[in-house]
Amino acid sequence: MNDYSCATQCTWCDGCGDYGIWTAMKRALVELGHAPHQVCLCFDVGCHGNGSDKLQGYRFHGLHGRVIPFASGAKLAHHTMPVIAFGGDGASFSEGIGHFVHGIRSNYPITFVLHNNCNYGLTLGQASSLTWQDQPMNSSPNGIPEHTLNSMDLVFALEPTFVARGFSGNIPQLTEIFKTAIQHQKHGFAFVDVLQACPTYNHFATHQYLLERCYDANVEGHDPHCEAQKARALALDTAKRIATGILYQREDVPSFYDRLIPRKDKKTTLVEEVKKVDVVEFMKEFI
Ligand SMILES: Cc1ncc(C[n+]2csc(CCOP(=O)(O)OP(=O)(O)O)c2C)c(N)n1
Repeated sequence: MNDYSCATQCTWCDGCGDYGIWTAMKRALVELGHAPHQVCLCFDVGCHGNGSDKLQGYRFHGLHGRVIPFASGAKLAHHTMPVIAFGGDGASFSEGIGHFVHGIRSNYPITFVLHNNCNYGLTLGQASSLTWQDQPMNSSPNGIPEHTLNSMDLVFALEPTFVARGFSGNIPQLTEIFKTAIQHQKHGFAFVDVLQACPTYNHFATHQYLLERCYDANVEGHDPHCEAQKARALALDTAKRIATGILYQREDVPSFYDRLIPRKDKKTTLVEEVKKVDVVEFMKEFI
């Protein structure tokens, strides 16, 4: 765990769910035996994105809403390396929703962790498309006029190969979810929706609210290798209790990388192959 630590001071608010997600991810990487120099951690812009300078590892902090494209690019270039992308609900379901849709549809072989605090945290509590309708926020004191986007329904409509849900207040369970989601990369896109506390701006789905409702569906017998419709119904049924754990998983769909015919039977990564290309002759054309 210490290898992942760095001296940069945290700027997250006290009680922020980012701490739990950050701790669970470090634990998952350590328990899987991945050292910081063996992983690529990609961060979107937002409160969660500021985690990029709070831990060690190969880190990439890109533009708001764009984490899936650059994480996928890194993975395609170096397909044996675990690549984890972190994004907020604002980034993923507004600015970057197109990338999110195609990330799942394309089955890019990465793990995507959604820091779902139901608002744009870094820009001081603006409503996102996942903020509850009629909820007063700093940008919309009368509540947003639109209905709240049903994120899990959208995810299942895209025919995912891995869907999980965790809670930032349950670090042991989140660690196990992350481990499975990182291992799923060999099969494709692993989506982990982490319901997280945001004590400063989210006064509706609070830590206490989530604590009282979240339950481990796998402990209660839910098999993630079930029909997609069954997992979808479980994910959407949040009126009284919220199912967490691995909700859906299948390993029989090839990932985007495995479908690339020019990469068939290649043992090397693109990064290794690029290193071997001699560009001297090519560059002479420009002298
Ligand atoms: C393209 C673009 N749009 C808007 C912004 C301004 N901006 C920076 S952080 C942020 C909010 C991020 O919210 P979210 O993605 O939900 O992450 P959180 O801060 O809640 O972790 C916004 C709107 C930006 N930097 N770039």
